[in-house]
Amino acid sequence: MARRERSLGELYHADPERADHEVFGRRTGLSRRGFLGGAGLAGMTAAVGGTIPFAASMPGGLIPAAMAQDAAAPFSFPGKDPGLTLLGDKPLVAETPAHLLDDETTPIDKFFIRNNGIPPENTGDPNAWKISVQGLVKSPLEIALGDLKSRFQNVTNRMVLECGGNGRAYFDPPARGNQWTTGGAGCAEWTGVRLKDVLEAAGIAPGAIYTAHDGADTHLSGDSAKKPLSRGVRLEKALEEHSMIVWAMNGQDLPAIHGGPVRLIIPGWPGSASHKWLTKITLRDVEHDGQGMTGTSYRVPIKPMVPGSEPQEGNFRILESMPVRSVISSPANGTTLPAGTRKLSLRGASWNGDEGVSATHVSIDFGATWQPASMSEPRNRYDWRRWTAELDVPSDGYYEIWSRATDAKGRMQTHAAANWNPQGYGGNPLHRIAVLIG
Ligand SMILES: Nc1nc2c(c(=O)[nH]1)N[C@H]1C(S)=C(S)[C@@H](COP(=O)(O)O)O[C@H]1N2
Ligand SMILES: [Mo]
Repeated sequence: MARRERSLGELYHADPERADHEVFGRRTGLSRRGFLGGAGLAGMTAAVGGTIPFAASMPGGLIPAAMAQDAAAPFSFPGKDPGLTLLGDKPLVAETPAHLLDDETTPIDKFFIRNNGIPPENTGDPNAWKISVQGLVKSPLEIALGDLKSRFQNVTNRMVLECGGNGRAYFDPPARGNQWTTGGAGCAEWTGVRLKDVLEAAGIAPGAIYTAHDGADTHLSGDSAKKPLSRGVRLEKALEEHSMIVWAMNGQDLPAIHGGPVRLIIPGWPGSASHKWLTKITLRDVEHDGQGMTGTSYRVPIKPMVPGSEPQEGNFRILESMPVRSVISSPANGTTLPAGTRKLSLRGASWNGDEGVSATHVSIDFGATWQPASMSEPRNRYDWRRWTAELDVPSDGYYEIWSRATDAKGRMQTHAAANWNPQGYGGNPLHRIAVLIG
């Protein structure tokens, strides 16, 4: 049984059409009758480990959530939960499985990690760490972290930080880069000062339209001639009251792995704008052209492209506000519940880039019907909204629970990652977990 599960799962990864054919029988996708009446249902049932009460509304070609999981590589890092999923070790990249995003505020030990280069080794006395503000400013500033803390108003905001590539694993054909599922995101309390206050102290000169961020990490290759990540944002975004320079996370000194002693938090936009080990901010009169700002990096197509095709120059815009997303944080994907269970309590979180979340819905029947989850009030527009929902379950069997968030402009998560692009940004399909009852 376990063997069959795995092989079918593998087949789905390698050759979904053939797997679909195997499972659903000869009339795959085209006819629900073919699936329901034939050996297909038996095959699928065996593969997922239980009968599928809502099989009638299961889309043809759907890879059951129970099969769509890869075995995770072991992860271990000081101060981090071993349950994080390792996506790469050089540089270190690890995501948070949805069931570990079950806290109101994501604890540091469960927070995802995304490095692009080699982090600085010895950062010394945190309060002596220097940040400079230069470029199109009236009086360039160099300030030690200790002075920054006392000179500007300190603020704390709970806000989501999300990698621009979150959801990349859902693109088909696969997109280049770390295969994030839903866990390149977390919601922590950040303490620091408003970036705006610091930029205004330096005096924004006429013509400034863009920021450039530099930090103390070095290029992954070890070659000092190669430049490490350096991204920036439109000045407007930098001047928002929630854009911050932070030195504490959940009330603790910012851990080195998260950019300590000091980093930027530019909430709602790709995580790469939230520079770690921050040393310098430069105001520019042009869009920044640092590492990660050009080509198809952190860019999405303006006109949809044929999936897998060559990118056309000029058809890309910089990804700014992140798309809406939800995760079901409890139960965990793959949970088995006792036979006879007829009520399912769900917990999760939904978030969005700049506009906030207006609704979250859940479905137990492959999206045929949806019911609203009840959501907490966000503390600010970059906070996530925790939610709960209760579902009635008609019988024992295999279920998929789907969650779908809607942003304040009415845009919902898509059924599959949309707007394919070579580096896989902006993939925000609805979240699915598998639950077996009995
Ligand atoms: N200096 C520096 N800052 C950086 C990065 C980096 O590699 N170097 N990675 C960025 C990316 S791509 C993301 S998603 C976030 C991840 O932050 P975290 O590791 O604290 O979760 O940091 C951003 N800031
Ligand atoms: Mo990222």
